[in-house]
Order: sequence, then structure tokens, then C-alpha cells
Amino acid sequence: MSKPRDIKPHIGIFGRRNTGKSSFINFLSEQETSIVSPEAGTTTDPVKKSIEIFGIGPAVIIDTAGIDDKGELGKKRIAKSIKIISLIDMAVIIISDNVFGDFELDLVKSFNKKKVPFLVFHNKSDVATLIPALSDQIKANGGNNCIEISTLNQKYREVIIEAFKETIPETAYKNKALFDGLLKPKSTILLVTPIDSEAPEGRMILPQMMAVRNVLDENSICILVKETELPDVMAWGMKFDMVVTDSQAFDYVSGMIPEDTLLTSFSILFARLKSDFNDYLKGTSSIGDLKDGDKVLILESCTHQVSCDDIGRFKIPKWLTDFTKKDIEYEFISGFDIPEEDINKYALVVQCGGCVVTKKQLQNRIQPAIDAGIPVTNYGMAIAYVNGIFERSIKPFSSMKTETVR
Ligand SMILES: Nc1nc2c(ncn2[C@@H]2O[C@H](COP(=O)(O)OP(=O)(O)OP(=O)(O)O)[C@@H](O)[C@H]2O)c(=O)[nH]1
Ligand code: SF4
Ligand SMILES: [Mg+2]
Repeated sequence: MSKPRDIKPHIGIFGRRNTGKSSFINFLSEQETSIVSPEAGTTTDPVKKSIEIFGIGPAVIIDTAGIDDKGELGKKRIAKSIKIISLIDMAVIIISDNVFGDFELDLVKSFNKKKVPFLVFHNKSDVATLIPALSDQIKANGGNNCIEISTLNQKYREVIIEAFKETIPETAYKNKALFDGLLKPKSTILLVTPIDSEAPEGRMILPQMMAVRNVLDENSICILVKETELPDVMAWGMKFDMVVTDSQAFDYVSGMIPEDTLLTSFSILFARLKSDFNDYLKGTSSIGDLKDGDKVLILESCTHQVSCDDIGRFKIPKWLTDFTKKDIEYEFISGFDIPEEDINKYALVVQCGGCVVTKKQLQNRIQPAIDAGIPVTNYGMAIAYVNGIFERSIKPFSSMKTETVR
């Protein structure tokens, strides 16, 4: 199963114009991915490219416009480059001619704010060698060693890859399995997946595919069924170790399987991989405290067409309103934007499953709410809560340490 582009680790390349950022990407990918020229300001918009990095695997590398660009248009380009920081797992600053000043220090501040590890490479070492004092200055500002390279010389490829492996957090590329710590060999797992208009034609959605693969990897036994055939399977009288359902069928499935069978949803399993599960655990019960006039923010992570807009835009608001019987106002934001300044106006934030974004991207999105003390939940847990089965849906994880590593 190849990784979709969006859940691969993301690496952003930053620096002043003409330092060799695009050349660095071409050097790493061994392809003419980005346009290179002696003209300063060649790259004007962020460019994403999927590459394979030995020892890390598939990754997305993002070229950006120079952070010293000038004029009104230049400012807009810089803003776009800075926005990329909330999407990445690791950053690279390319410098040349021993120039490391305010522009680079501002980048370092932004990386630190978002807890993004970074590397500094001194490029064009064939023309000017790195002054040791500069390396010390970079270290004093929170960077690792500044590494001397030249994109004209193949011998630096290994140096770059080694530095990448040491710096990029393992959690960014070694994805935990969906059932991590939940299965034993020969466990029997029943997966309930409605096939409705939202299901992609001829395929399963990613969490379902990951679940099947993971059950098989653990030498467990998996039965996959639509909710319409669930009564037939239950009539076998078989006892399952765990049932995992699509959250939207929670109510129906929970009524059909024995009380003592562990039950959760794909979305809740996914939430454990994609964020700090404890934040959601703490935030979900705030649904019960919602009052008339409260604002609830629904965060969808799709950037273009939201493939599950029905659930986020209609069903969850309806279920929350029906459950609380309060006059609640809903706002929706899709993509990566975060309303940092306005976050205090919300009583609750409900984040989607984030199936097409990385863990870091999802974490960055909900972090302002968590920092402001606003409760945060996700689609699956919110649905479980309004169906009165929240405690049941998180029981499979109760004996585990649920806090995930950032
Ligand atoms: N001598 C030397 N020249 C290099 C090296 N790496 C890149 N260059 C040259 O530096 C110039 C700028 O390279 P780019 O890769 O376009 O630089 P950039 O940082 O992407 O520039 P902008 O897109 O304008 O911000 C080109 O003429 C490259 O051929 C190097 O290691 N040594
Ligand atoms: S769960 Fe989020 S990321 Fe996945 S399809 Fe729905 S809106 Fe998009
Ligand atoms: Mg460029």
C-alpha cells in the first residue's frame, strides 16, 4: 500500500534568493524538479515534490521563494513561504557566501514557535568555504552544526541524507499501526463499513484499508462486513474481541453487539495516530456543557473539495444540536487555516479525522485551541458522545498509555 502524498513526512526548504534552494531539491531528487537560474527570485510559489529518501522512505519536499524577496509582490511571496512552516515536519535553511543574518534568525524563531526541527546547510562551498565562527553563531541560535555542501558535488548527498535522518522525528515517517498495542495473535476483529455515496468508487477509504492490513500483520483474524449484513454475522453466535465501525453507524452497531464486546470506530483509532489522544479525551465531554449562543468550530482538513462534507457540515451540527437542545452557532474552516486570534470565541472545536494530512499538520491546526484552553474533540468521539457510548468507545484504550509522542 503506497502512502498518499499528504501523509508522507514534509520537509520545507527555506533561505534567501539564489542560495541554491531549488538546486538542493534537484540534487536530492536527482531530477529537474525545480527551475534553477542565476537570476534571484526564480522560485515564486511553493512547489511540492514527492521524493524517496534512503533510510526515511517517501517524503514531500517543498521549495519556497526567497525570504529576502523585495517589494509588495515579494512580501506576498515571503508570506506564502512562511505559511509552509505549519505543514512541515522538518525545515532546511540554505545559506551561501557565509551570510546568516536577520532573515535566517526570523526563520529560526518561526521554526521554534512551531516546534519544527531544522538544519542549516552552507551551499556553494566550491566557491566559499564556511567560516567556523558562523557555525558557532548558528549553534548559539539553536541550530545544529552548519553543514558544508555543494549541489555540484555528489559526495555531499550522503552527508545530507545522514543529517536528515538524524533530524527528522521518527514519528514523522514511522507511522504507528492503527491497532498498535490492541491486538494479540488470533484476535478476532469485526470491521463494519457502510458503503454509501461517500465511499470512493471501487475502493475502500484509507482507515479501512489500514485496519485490514494491520489486523493481518498482527496474525489476527478480520471479518469485514457492511452494516446491512451485520445481523447475519451476529447470527453466527461468534464472540469477537473487538468491533470497529464507521462512526456514523455507532448507534446501530452498539445496539446489535453484546455489551461486553469492545467497540470503537475507525475515526477514533485514527485520532490516536494523528494527534494527542488525551486532548480529545479531555475535550469531548464538554459537549455536555454547551449553552445557548455558544459557537462551535468544525475543522475539516481537506483543502479543495471536502470528500466527507455531509458529516461535518450537516450531520454533526444536527446531532450536537439535537443532543444538547441548545441554540448553537456553527462555523466551518477547511484546509490548513487556523483562526488563531479569534479562537477564544469558540466553546468547542471539532476536528475531522484528518485522513489526508500529517500528524504534525493536524497537531498544528488544533494547537492554538489547546493552548487557549478551548476543548477539542474529533468527529468519531463527538458522535460516540451524542449516542451515549463515549465511555464504551474509548474502553479499548483504557488500559493503555494513550498519550502519543509529538
Ligand atoms: N558554484 C555553485 N553554484 C551553485 C551551487 N548550487 C546552486 N548554484 C547556482 O546558484 C544559482 C541559484 O540557484 P537556485 O537553485 O536557482 O537558487 P534558489 O535559492 O532556488 O533561488 P531563488 O529561486 O531565486 O530563490 C544557480 O545559478 C545555480 O546553478 C553550488 O553548489 N555551487
Ligand atoms: S476526514 Fe477530514 S481530511 Fe478526511 S476526507 Fe473528511 S474532511 Fe477530508
Ligand atoms: Mg528557487
